[in-house]
Amino acid sequence: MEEQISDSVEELDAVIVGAGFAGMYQLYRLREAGFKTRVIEAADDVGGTWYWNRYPGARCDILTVDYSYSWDPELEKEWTWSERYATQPEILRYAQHVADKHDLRRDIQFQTRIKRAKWDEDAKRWNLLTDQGQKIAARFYIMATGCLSMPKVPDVPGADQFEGASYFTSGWPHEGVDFSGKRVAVIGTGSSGIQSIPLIAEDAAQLTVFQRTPNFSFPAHNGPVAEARLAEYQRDVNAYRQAARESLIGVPADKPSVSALEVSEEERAAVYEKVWETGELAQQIKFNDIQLNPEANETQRQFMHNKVRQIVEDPKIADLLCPTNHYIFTKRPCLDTNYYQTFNKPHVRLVDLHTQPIVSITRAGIDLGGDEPEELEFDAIVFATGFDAMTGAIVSVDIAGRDGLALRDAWSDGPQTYLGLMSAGFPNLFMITGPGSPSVLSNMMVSIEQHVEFITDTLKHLRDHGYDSIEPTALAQDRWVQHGNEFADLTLLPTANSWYMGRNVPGKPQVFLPYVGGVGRYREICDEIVDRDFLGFTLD
Ligand code: FAD
Ligand code: N01
Repeated sequence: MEEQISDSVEELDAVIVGAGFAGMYQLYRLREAGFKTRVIEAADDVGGTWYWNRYPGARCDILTVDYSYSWDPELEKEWTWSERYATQPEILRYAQHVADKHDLRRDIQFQTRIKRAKWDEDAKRWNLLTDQGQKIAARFYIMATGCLSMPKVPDVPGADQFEGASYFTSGWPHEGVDFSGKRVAVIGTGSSGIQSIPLIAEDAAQLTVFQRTPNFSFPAHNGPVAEARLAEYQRDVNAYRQAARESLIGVPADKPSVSALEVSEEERAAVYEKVWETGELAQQIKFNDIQLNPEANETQRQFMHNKVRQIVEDPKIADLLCPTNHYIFTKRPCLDTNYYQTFNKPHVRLVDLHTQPIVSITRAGIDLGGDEPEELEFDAIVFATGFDAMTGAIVSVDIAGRDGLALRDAWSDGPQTYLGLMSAGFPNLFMITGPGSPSVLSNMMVSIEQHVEFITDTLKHLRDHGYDSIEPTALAQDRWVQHGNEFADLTLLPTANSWYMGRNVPGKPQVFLPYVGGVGRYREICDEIVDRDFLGFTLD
């Protein structure tokens, strides 16, 4: 049914879509700068990722000391994380605490979705329409819609026929799920699957894991925040945060300077063992050619295979759990707690979808084909099948820019952005951690804060200098896209069937979506562009 469209139009300076960590901070900054701002959020509270992904085992994979806001000095002192990798409820409480502390909710409209956005060239404003039929006109339209917020539609035949319970890790019931005594299927072995499978196995009577591609996973060694790390952070919080901003992935870490092929096998093994024992994503790449040279990469890949074979008792299952079709670190590696150990449990089964593909989900379960067809019955199916990452949430809004240009058409061969912040033909439309920025290759808090500060400073600059609009030039955008692709092509990253490449969504253009240059270098580029009077942008 078409919504009732209101006759009245509300006028605002800025509309932000999304009340995750990006939208919350952007609201704080714009309000502080005196812009009349509203956030529109589909959920009924703040938190974004941490509101939606409530599956068992959901945690961050960047130490929470690092995965936290740096813009509120009081918050740095008053909040203490209970673990190295905090759980989803704790991170959600943190987001809620920030919203309470800064009274953010008074400018957030919940349970509302932006459906349409149309640029009015004469008024130099965006005309927005919500799913409540509400019209809003705003000079600036800021999409804080998240890189991993649009669940992938399950491309499994018969998914809607199943008469048992279906769950998505990306939209888990708030009240939780009791799997005790149940026969449970989990489809997908990315980070969400790998975090949830051990805990679901603890409750379920039977658990069957459907694996298309095994992933590399390191033990998280979760526990109290490491004293040494905490001391380093507390000694000089500002210096610590600055080191994160200047780093490669948004966490203070030494840059590797030695090739994996320059050292002896024994030295390499000792390094990889230490990496395995550290359980920290930011400390996993210790040689400078791991993401560049297949031969170097192979050394760590083999180390990981050996670890899996040491843990998993059945050699055939161990083989299936060893990734062989992609290089390590070409997909985001996972951090787990007892993932491989779970496959030693008698009530847990691994189905390899290459030898037994899913023919269909049925009313009672899942039918498998291949040389050994089977009809399996389940009480519940968990879809840990991932996201239409980086572009999904942006193009799900019907966006029309200058001369009615549809963003979906402009991006039909892949996203076209300048710096991952703006797109030519769409004046005054900003994306926080958009495609073409370091975003998902980094500690997202660092990337979010940098974009929010860039956008805030840009809006103030426009206001102070009497400009109505800003837009990247087509030339600057083309060069940025070219630079991003060429940079990525120097690495092994585009070789994997990853969501970084859009390869997880049938029909999606296959281009490398994030910027591989690192957050420190990227920040320097952005700063230089501003210093050179917004080089590559047209201000009008
Ligand atoms: P989100 O948190 O995704 O928020 C976007 C919001 O926009 C959502 O609430 C959504 O409802 C809303 N929205 C979207 N479209 C519309 C619309 N049209 N109308 C209205 N509302 C809309 N990153 C890390 O750096 N470290 C980690 O450890 C880490 N762990 C993660 C664990 C999980 C399970 C997942 C899924 C992601 C993880 N990430 C991690 C990435 C994470 O998404 C970011 O760190 C961060 O939370 C993103 O914040 P955001 O505000 O940009 O987007
Ligand atoms: O999603 P994914 P995710 N039939 O796309 C499989 C962040 N995150 O939600 O690889 C069968 O990684 C798919 O198989 P394949 C993090 O950045 C972080 O787990 O396409 N299988 C894959 O195994 C992460 O990278 C944490 O062959 C199908 C799985 O489903 C990102 O979010 C926790 C299928 C999807 O894996 C996404 O992670 C969670 C089909 N039709 C998320 N379709 C932390 O630990 C898909 N699959 C912090």
